[in-house]
Amino acid sequence: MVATYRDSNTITADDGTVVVRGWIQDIRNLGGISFVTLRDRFGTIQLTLIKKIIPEIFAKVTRLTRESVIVVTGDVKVSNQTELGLEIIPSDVKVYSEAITPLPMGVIDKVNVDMSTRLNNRFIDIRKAEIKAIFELKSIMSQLIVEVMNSNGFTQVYTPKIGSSGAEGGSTLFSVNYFGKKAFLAQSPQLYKQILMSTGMDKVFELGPVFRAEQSNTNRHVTEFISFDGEMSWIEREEDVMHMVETVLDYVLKGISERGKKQLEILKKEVKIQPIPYPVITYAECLKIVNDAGLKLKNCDDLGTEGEKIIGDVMSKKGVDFYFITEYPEESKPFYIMEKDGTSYSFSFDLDYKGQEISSGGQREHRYDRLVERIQKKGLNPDDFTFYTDAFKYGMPPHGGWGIGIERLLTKMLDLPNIREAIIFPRDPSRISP
Ligand code: AMO
Repeated sequence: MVATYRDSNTITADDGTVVVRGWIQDIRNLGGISFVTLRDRFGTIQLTLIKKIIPEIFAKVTRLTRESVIVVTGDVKVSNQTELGLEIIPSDVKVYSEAITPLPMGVIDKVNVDMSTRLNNRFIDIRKAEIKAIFELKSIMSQLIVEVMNSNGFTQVYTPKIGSSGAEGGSTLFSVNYFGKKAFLAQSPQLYKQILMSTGMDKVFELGPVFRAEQSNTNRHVTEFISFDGEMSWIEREEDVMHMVETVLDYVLKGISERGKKQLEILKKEVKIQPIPYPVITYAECLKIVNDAGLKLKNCDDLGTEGEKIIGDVMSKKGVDFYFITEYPEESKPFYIMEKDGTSYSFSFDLDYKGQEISSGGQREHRYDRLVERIQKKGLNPDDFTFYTDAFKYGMPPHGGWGIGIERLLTKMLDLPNIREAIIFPRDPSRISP
């Protein structure tokens, strides 16, 4: 049997009394009677203190500050005066930790606190049920990802986060002084997950942090995020990868609406499940739509935040949240993506969700000579990539894969206004603490 810690903070003592531990959320002192709202991970409960009956406990508790941590022993009584229909009449209260005043921000006050203050005081911010619910959903999401990947035969791997070269373009690399040598923080597990395809592992996935030195202060870019990467061998086309991605997302979204019911209720959100397969639109069609809408994008340009939003609005009118964008010009895709011979396209795709890119992927170039050519074509030095290209010299199956930024997925799923809402301690160009 798996040992489990008690799943509630409320424990029933042998003599029928209960012991509850938590934070004092609020105290309403009416003179002879005082009502205390005690909060723990699972919600709140009311303590009722009558001065005449328990004068010492009454005095001890009513002088405490909000957010102090106590342990209460008492009797539970049915009460129609409280939300839970219960109240506790304490027979003993111990103080674990008194909160100093003033609090840097309130937990239940309706005052709007700006994001920076909230992030500086995350330890208070996450005491709010609606903030904690986001991170509980993120945890459920990770669990569902691991489940669906395992059940589809993928092996979970962990690739290095410090390396000698990047995969996603030099401009977003963080350099690190590695014992006097220049090294970089991983922008993605791209090169390593591909190397693993030559080992016969066939299908691997990783859920781990990646780093991008992105100087953009937007509501969808951070400098550290969790990337959910998959890579699979023996594919025929990029469509095989797209099908895997939609299968995984379908499982994750359905799982969240079932297992995350309580959290979704707290957030007053519903997760819309879009049937698979997800629709496909080409890059050329996207360009036409955004340029008809007034943008002036040229072939190979990134659709950008504005372009993606325009496409998102068009798709949303058709009731579509998730859609693949395919047939990107090879010129606008990284060296590891395979070119469509005889065309200027590549075997790549992006997946957008409600007007924002949440994933990209495609079929990779698995032929050694062609791969080296592509590295050169992108103005990079193949000598910097021998640790990667060597794996293509001795038998490499055709393969492809994807990367999903899980905070973007969560942000869009819950319609959060900013990706920072989906990261406990976000990192961006102006924030490296806490
Ligand atoms: P790409 O660079 O498109 O592809 O990244 C994949 C996904 O990662 C997320 N993402 C970000 N999220 C938050 N902040 C950022 N600064 C940020 N940058 C990217 C997005 C994006 O879709 N190696 C390829 C994937 C592959 O082909 O397998 C890659 O990293 O959700």
